[in-house]
Formats: sequence, C-alpha cells, structure tokens
Amino acid sequence: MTFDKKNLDKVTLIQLYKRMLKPRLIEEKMLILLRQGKISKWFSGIGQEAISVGVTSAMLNEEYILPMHRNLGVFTTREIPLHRLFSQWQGKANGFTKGRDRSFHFGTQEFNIVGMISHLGPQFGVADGIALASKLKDKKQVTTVFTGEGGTSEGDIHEALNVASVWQLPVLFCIENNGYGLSTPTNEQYNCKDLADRALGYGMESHIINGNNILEVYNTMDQLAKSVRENPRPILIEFKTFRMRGHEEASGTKYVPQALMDQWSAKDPIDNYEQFLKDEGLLTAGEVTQFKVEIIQEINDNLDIAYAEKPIVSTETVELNDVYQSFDYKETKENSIKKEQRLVDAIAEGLKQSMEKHDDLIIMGQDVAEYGGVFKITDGFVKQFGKDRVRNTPICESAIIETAMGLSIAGLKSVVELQFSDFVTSGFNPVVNYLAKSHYRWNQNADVVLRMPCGAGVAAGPFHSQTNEAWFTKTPGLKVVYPAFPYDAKGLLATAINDPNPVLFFEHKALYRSIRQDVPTDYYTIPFGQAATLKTGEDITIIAYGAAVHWALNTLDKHPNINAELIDLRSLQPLDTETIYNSVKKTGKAIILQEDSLFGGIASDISALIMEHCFKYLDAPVKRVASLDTPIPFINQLEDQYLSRDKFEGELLKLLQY
Ligand SMILES: Cc1ncc(C[n+]2csc(CCOP(=O)(O)OP(=O)(O)O)c2C)c(N)n1
Ligand SMILES: [Mg+2]
Repeated sequence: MTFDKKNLDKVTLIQLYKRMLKPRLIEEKMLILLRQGKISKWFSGIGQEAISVGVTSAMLNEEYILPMHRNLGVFTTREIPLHRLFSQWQGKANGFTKGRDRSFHFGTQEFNIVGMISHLGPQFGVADGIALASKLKDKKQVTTVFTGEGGTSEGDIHEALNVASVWQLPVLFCIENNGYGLSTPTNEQYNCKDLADRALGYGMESHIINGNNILEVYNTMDQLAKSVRENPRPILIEFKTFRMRGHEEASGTKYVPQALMDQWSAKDPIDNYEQFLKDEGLLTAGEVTQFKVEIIQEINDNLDIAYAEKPIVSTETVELNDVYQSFDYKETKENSIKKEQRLVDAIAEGLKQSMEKHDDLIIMGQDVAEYGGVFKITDGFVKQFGKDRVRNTPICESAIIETAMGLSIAGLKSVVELQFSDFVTSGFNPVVNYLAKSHYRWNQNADVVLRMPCGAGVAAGPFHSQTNEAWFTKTPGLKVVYPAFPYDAKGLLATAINDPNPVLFFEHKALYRSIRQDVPTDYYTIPFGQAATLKTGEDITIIAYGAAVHWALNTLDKHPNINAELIDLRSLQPLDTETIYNSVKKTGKAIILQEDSLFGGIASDISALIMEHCFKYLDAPVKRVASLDTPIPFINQLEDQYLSRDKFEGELLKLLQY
C-alpha cells in the first residue's frame, strides 16, 4: 500500500492515526465484553476504520453524516463522549434512545449524525432530504451517507440515487464494499464489475477509492467535499475494503476463504499507516504505546461512568407521550366571509394558504408542478411559489417519503402528494418505520403530511380505489385524518401542516367534486381528535367517516323518522372516544359504517372500545357495516356489491328493531 501525504501536516497525519486507533481499541474492548455477556450484539468495523475516519475527517462538524452499522469511527471522530455511546449500547438514559433502540440505531442533532434504521436503504433517501434542505437554503454544505454493497441491491438506493441526480443534490454517497452482505459474497449480490459503474446510469460522477488507505480516503473525500460545497451535485464513491469479522459476532466467518482473510489482513488500514508514519519519522513505537494507553484509559473511565448509571425506569405514560412530539395547537379562527366550494377547491385553497403562511413548506409529488397534480389541487402553485417549493418527483414513493424525513431533520416542513393513496405501498417502509418511529426512538420528529387521494365508487378497480387508513391507524407514531366535508378538509389540512408529527391526510376522490359547502375564505384551523356530531338523536349512534358519512346522511334523509345521532369522526388517530362513548351511553345502540373491507378495519377497534367502555349501557350488540373482504372490483355492478354503502340501510333498520 502506498501512502501519499500530499501537503498534510504532521498534526493532521497523527490525528488521522489516532482517530483510527480509537474505534479499533473500543471494538477490542467490546469483543471482550461480548464474550463476558455484558453487551448483546456487536457489528464489527475492524479493518474498515479508514473509511469512517477519513470520510468524517473530511466533513465539517455542521454537515450531516448518515452512518451504518459498521461506522463506529464516524461517532468517535465526531467526538461523542464515549460514556454516552456505552450508555446507548447498554440501553441507559445517557444514551441517545432512552433504551428504546439498540446499537447504532440512533441519531443526534447535537453531533449532526443521523443513524440508520435496520432496513439499510432508507438512509440514502433521507440524505437526499437533508441535502435538498441545504441546497434550498444555499448553505454550501455536503451530506454524506453510507451503505454496504449488500444494501445497494435495495430499491430505495436506486430511487435515492436517481432523485439526487435529477435534483443535483449535494450528497456524497459512500458504498463500503467489504466483500460480503452477511454470508452473501458480492458475486451473488450484483453482476457488474464495480458498483461505482452504476453512477453512469444515473448521470452521476463516481470514484473508486482504496478504503484501507486512510490518506487516499481523506484526501479524495476532502477534495470532493470542497468541490460539492461550491458546485452542488451528487457523487457515488465505492470504497474497496473487507469485512474482517462476522456479520455480527455470533455468526462467524466460516464461509469466508482463509486466503481472502490473509490477503486483506496484510492490508490492515491501521498497521500499514502506522508503519508508513514510522518510516517517515513522524511516529515512534513509544508514541504508539502512549496513544494506546491514553485511549484505553479513556475507554475504561467512560465504561465506569456508563456502568455506574442506573438502569432505565419509565412509565407507560412517559412512553406513550414520547411517541409523538408535543404539539401546542393554536386555533386560528375562521373569518365570516364564505364561499361555496367543492372538497377539491377547499383542499387546494387550504394548501395554498399554508404555503403562504410557512415559507419553509415544500410540496413534492408526481406531476404536482406545472401539471397541477392529477386532481389539479396544486394547479397554479408553481407560478406563485416557484419550482423549488413545488417539486415534481420521479416515480419513487420510498425515496420521496425519505426525502421528506430528511427535510424534517433539517428543519423544513413538507407535504407529499401520493398520486393515489394506493401507491403508498411503494413507500410503506419509510412511513411505518421511519416517519412513525423516529420521535419515539431518538426524539426526531417527522414534520410531514402525506396527502392520500383515496376511495372507491369511481369504477377504478383494485389499485385506484382503496381506502387504506387501517394500515396506518394501527401504527403508533402516525396521525390519521379523514375529512368528509370541504370545511373540515380545509381546516384540518392547515392543522396537519402545523402539527410537527407525520400526518396521513385522506381525501376521498368521489367527494372531491361532488360535495359542496360554504367555506371561510381565509386561513383557519380545526383541532384533531374532535369528532363532529352532525345529527343529534336518542335511538341509535351512527359512527362514520369519509364518504360513509354521506352514505349515512342519505340513508337518514330517506328515513326522517329515525332518531339517530350521527358522528363524523374527522380524525381517526387521535380518535375522539369521548364523543363516541357519550353518545352510545345515551342511545344504547351503535352502528359503525366503514368503506374499507371489514376485517381489521378501524370499525373493529371502535366496536371493541364501545364494548369495553359502554357495555352496561348497550341494548344491542355493536354492529360493524363494512365492505366485502375482497379486493375492490372494477365494474360498477361488482363495485356496488362490494361496497358497504347499500348494505347500511338494512343493517340500520335491523339494529333499530333489536
Ligand atoms: C430490508 C432488510 N433486509 C435484510 C436485513 C438483514 N441484514 C442486515 S445487515 C445485512 C447485510 C448487509 O450487507 P452490506 O450492506 O454489505 O453491509 P455490511 O454488513 O457488509 O457492512 C442484512 C442482510 C435488513 N436489516 N434489512
Ligand atoms: Mg458488505
């Protein structure tokens, strides 16, 4: 291995050495603790330290780094106090996740590090979002993100690279090619010569770096970072290196040929660099010993601090409260001037007024710019707000939802328009694992609204008709809003955008142009978790939301003699249980009408809640009326048969007779 020190001074050269030595010595200690059963799991980066250390050393402290599971050197180079890392691994309060997530699964705004979620690939998309924020704010910063070569097979990685190139985002995408992904060798992982070659397909610059040569890593990354700060663009960098230990310690390395181990062992990044420094007369054996003694002392002192820390105690209330960032709802009252609007107009106007109110709000979605979105909600927005803030995206739901997460980390709000709510499946992972869990895991909110045009009754078949709120109401960390009227939609959308938590905002397509109402012309908000009682009555409680509210209203219009109380939930998470219970306690009967298919829908949970909280008030079993447990068929007569709409009347009359 040849080292070229270019014009680096002695202080820098020695610092790079010490920075590699520290994670190596920490790991050696951790391997002992692992054998003693004092820590649970360990992913070793031994042999790959030059990458973490060289890359991090080339970055400015205020620039974000998104590391993976083998990047201890990132954390140590950013000088996180070791006792905090040890507390993190022991699940203690001085760590970064209050015992809620393990190992390197955490981020810290204090050190501008955004740790991984287990799913690997989403890191690239989140890096896009952080980089987009810095580009929009003209900060002249780079964002650096890591993956292993195994992770590059994930769709998220392809999506994120493509977005970064289309938007020319200042990201340094680092692939640590260490020969294996768990037990899978590279020839079973991909079929191109170098992963760096993929950059060409994205229209991106790329570099291959010897990942075991600290000076090559540092000098190249330093030069690339400086260049990207001035000329924002993404670069793909492949580091050739090797994983010297098992995927994690328990899994061993039996499947790795010994010859490969020996070959790479001779390329150890620390031993070779140490020899180079000695040969150059910059380092003595005595200094090496002294550095090691100092670092080991630091490790032991910090381990003592972490061990002395008491095990974490918490309560259910504390845990529940940390699922969401607290949101101090401030009511903005409506004005008295009203205008008749369709649902689609009210949403468009609400969104536009939020764009005017929040300079830091970005809209992203397919065809949302000049075209105005497929439902024309953002028509004219580009003219008013410009293309920086109203962004057409490639077809890549995962990367865009991850980008939204990155924007939030960097302090920007975003609204993502899903073209149809059905397509959220292609971005499901970042919704339920990244947006939903970040605040609970490491106190990082996801200030993101996902607009979800949904629903059946439009003869659009299985992939353009779903109302998929139940996939999300059961995921702690998400808020789910589902208005049925223009007035509610406008005010609730304003609140969704103000709320710093991730909100799924359902907009029923069949209501877009069929439901009209007088809507205040100015900006106003409506709080979440407050149902609207549309009709008061004594004999039965009808609970509905979305299009089903209108089905219930139509049925009641046909039967003016039925003395029903009709509750429009408006938001499903949080759910206004108080209004439901008070009504059921009064009427003694409850029927829940839901457009979604029956099993596992929110009607089931509402039914269970009523049984648990109002049982002694009930005069009849709680009834759920929902659509067939089939995919949604296309042709009208089948769709009509599928939907709960036409079954409601019969079930209502039956329950009244009970
Ligand atoms: C979506 C997903 N699938 C599978 C896994 C299990 N898994 C975790 S790490 C890993 C191997 C990753 O290999 P690579 O990206 O090369 O990183 P390395 O471990 O070699 O550093 C696998 C299969 C996961 N965490 N997430
Ligand atoms: Mg690998």
